[in-house]
Amino acid sequence: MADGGGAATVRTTCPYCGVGCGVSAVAGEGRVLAVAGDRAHPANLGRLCSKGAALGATVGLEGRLLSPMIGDREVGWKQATALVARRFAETIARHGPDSVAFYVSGQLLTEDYYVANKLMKGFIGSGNIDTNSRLCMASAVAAHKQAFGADLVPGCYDDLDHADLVVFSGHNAAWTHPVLFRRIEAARARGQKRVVIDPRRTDTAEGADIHLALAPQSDVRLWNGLLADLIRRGAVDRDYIAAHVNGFDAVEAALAEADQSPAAVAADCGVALADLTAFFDLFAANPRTVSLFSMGANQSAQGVAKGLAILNAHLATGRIGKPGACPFSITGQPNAMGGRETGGMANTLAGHMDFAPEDVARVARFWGTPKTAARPGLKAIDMFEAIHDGRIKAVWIMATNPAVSLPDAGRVRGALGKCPFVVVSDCVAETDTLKYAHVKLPALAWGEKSGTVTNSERRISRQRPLFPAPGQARADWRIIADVATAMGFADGFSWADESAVFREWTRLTAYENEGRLLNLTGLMGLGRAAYDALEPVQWPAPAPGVGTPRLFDDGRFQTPDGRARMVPVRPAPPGSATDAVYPMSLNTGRIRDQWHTMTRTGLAPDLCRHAPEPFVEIHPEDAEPLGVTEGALTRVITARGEAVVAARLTDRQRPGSLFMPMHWTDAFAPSGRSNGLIAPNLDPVSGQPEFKHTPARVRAWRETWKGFLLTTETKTPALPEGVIWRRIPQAGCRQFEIAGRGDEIEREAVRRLAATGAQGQPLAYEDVRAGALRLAWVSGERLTRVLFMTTAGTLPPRDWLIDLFGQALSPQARGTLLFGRPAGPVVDAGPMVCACLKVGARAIDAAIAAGAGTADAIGAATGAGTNCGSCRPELARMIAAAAKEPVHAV
Ligand SMILES: Nc1nc2c(c(=O)[nH]1)N[C@H]1C(S)=C(S)[C@@H](COP(=O)(O)OP(=O)(O)OC[C@H]3O[C@@H](n4cnc5c(=O)[nH]c(N)nc54)[C@H](O)[C@@H]3O)O[C@H]1N2
Ligand SMILES: Nc1nc2c(c(=O)[nH]1)N[C@H]1C(S)=C(S)[C@@H](COP(=O)(O)OP(=O)(O)OC[C@H]3O[C@@H](n4cnc5c(=O)[nH]c(N)nc54)[C@H](O)[C@@H]3O)O[C@H]1N2
Ligand code: SF4
Ligand SMILES: [Mo]
Repeated sequence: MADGGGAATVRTTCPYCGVGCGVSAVAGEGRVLAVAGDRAHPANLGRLCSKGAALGATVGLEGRLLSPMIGDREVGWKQATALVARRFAETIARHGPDSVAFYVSGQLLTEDYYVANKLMKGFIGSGNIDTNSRLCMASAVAAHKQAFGADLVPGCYDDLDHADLVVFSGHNAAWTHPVLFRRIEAARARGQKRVVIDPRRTDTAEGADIHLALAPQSDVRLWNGLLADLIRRGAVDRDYIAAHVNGFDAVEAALAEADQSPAAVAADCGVALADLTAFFDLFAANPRTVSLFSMGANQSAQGVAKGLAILNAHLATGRIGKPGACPFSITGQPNAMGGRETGGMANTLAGHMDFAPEDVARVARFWGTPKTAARPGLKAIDMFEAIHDGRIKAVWIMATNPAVSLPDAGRVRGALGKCPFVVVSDCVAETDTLKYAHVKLPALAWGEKSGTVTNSERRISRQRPLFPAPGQARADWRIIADVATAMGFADGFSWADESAVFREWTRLTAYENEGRLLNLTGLMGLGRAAYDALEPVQWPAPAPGVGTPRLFDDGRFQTPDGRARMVPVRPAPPGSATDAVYPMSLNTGRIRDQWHTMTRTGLAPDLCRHAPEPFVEIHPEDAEPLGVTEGALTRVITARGEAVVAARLTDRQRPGSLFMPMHWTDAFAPSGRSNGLIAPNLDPVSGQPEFKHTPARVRAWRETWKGFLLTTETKTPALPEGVIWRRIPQAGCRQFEIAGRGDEIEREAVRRLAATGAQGQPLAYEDVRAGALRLAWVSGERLTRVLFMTTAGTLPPRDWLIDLFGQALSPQARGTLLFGRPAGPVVDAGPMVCACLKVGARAIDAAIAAGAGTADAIGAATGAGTNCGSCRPELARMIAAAAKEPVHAV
């Protein structure tokens, strides 16, 4: 609320995950931003996770792209828009509409998505617009369409409160949807049961009633086994099936093709028989079951089958459309849903209309364009293949970083490098993808842009602006509309503002709508003021102020006969098999405090301290025979490429399996990128890549020296070829962890490079015999650079040195700089466990040693876990570990 001189509170929506939390934000001078959870928002009721809570640290203008650029030249919008329009128009004129493409993202707003799709499918006349949701939701979308007749998410978050059993399938909610997970934890306190199906013992699995650490990609076998067991027990709902479901008999017959005994299923899935039957018992006993499924299901060569197997179990038991009972495909990005609604995917048109001739005709009528694409375009992976072989000659990438996030990223880079015309709209100035752009277009970022997003439970919320547009940055929808106008399509693209785009979009959902559940009639008449004041609402929104929490409560689906469809699915091997050369299965995914390619979370040092550098998780039994040790740099090798990352030995990993985070890029750790390694094996129906399984092997990297460089320079140093580096953001300096396999010539080159541009002579300490070199540059009272290298020993903790960058150096600190430790006791906080309250592992270990035996007790002693709670599973894990192996306080 605005009050005498105070800044106004603006209610907006978090730009990260699909939970879609409401944020109360107060912006101050100089882009200072205070955020808190919006208590009135139904998705989070006031909570935020570590990423949401750190939003204030990510809205600075450092590193932003603030003017359009052609090559390396800053230009005005007129010139940039004209060039993009001309090159697209020329390419289309010469090679046809299918020679161009848009690759867009679930991080666009619904209005942006609508406009991009309208331009490509309606006015350019090609289906070639696809989205990074292809990498994320495509398998769930295809499963929904087959089972329900349209891409419809039946349930809502309330169902998680009502459920007696929650099953997580390939979903590490504790880290990826933390606020929702906290809500589930509250329900658990009253006795809700939890089953986690994930090859890794994640923080979500920690403390679950049952964790099924299944063999990679064996989900279909497991869910089929469950359904067969339910049938055997007579636990299916015959009345519900008779009234509302087709296909049960065909599914039952397909199940009979294999041995469905629990023992056979358990053996094939690599889980203990007792655990499997305990899961079957729980499922049979709890009609109020929610089955969440996420990337462990979708990102698979059988992603659609995995989804269908889950939907089958729910349809056969009638566990859908009832409070506390539904299959629940949870969305990743803030507006993955908005993209699915507006037709961001190459195989849908808009408003849940596909390419059936009557749909094409209807959309064409609505848009008033005879050119509307009549057939689907290329899906993401095929699109980049077409760029590679020259069929697509101009591509416009918006709000996504495919040079990092697509599988077989080396080939993607090759394709972009060859493409005659690449346009990239982004908010930041440097990403791995922008390196390939002929034209860079500056987009408004979160906090500046204005529009709507839809979260996992179909809830539409407003993102509202907090700051004026910086530099020349513009809204994505406006950038697209201007290009459309310059291409000669002014009539279809001349909205006054984003509320006008929204009105047109809502009208399309209502247009000749005979039975499409995606219907926003109730939002059609919103004027600007009402749009600005829009409260979160779940579609279908049939009338003003009316939303719909739950679908299918009447047992009617969006199929021609109104009945749901069960579809037989059979287990299949993964896209590529492991063999003697690549005997392990490489799985990839997310960590708690980073968002995707780190263009935003990488700006917040506190978010980089839980897992500061890229790593590979490996079971000790696999590591030991290979000489791979905890923390040591390790090669991860597949048929596609190689990465070098730190090894983390943990029994939370299945033997034979590896896990690497997806987040690191050329900007933070070129050798730590996972997607250079990933085979582009796709689900044949959804086209979604199998990010969760690529045959791999690991080997020790065996560096001859290692070190770290701390510097106030903001440019990344050009280290000698072959030197492995990882940048770790810090408040007062940049931290580079470095290592090499060369001899003294390489080390000398690094030393020279560290000195380049530094002022004055460094303080120096060298012990040639011990292979130690320590240099520190001081300018006036300020530390400007530090280089430590060693060929033998270990390196000292960096935290106290890093802290020195932020303060005037005392003579005492100056004197002890090169000892590798401060004069007083060593303060090494350890990895940051609680990112909100900034509590490190050491303090938590100390609290446990002093008697704290619960997460609450640790919270009382240290504050850890008392804000967003994302670290509470880790606290529980640390207590359990300490009980096994007593830790002594330092
Ligand atoms: N912190 C954070 N949160 C995020 C994001 C982020 O970047 N950072 N991104 C958001 C986005 S876009 C998305 S899509 C979501 C994703 O959210 P999640 O799906 O929860 O995230 P992932 O870590 O990709 O994968 C989930 C789990 O699938 C498991 N898995 C691997 N193979 C299999 C298998 O064969 N079967 C089964 N059952 N499980 C398997 C992995 O071990 C992993 O623990 O997160 C969203 N939230
Ligand atoms: N190995 C592996 N790879 C994966 C996955 C995995 O599990 N394993 N998961 C996949 C999944 S589920 C996803 S969703 C993708 C995500 O992958 P990406 O979409 O490539 O990841 P982001 O880092 O979110 O990229 C968003 C880009 O858009 C910019 N941006 C942010 N907001 C805006 C905006 O409003 N306008 C514009 N124009 N730009 C903006 C950001 O600066 C950033 O450069 O990664 C996929 N890749
Ligand atoms: S759970 Fe965290 S990242 Fe997801 S929307 Fe909420 S605050 Fe944002
Ligand atoms: Mo995603």
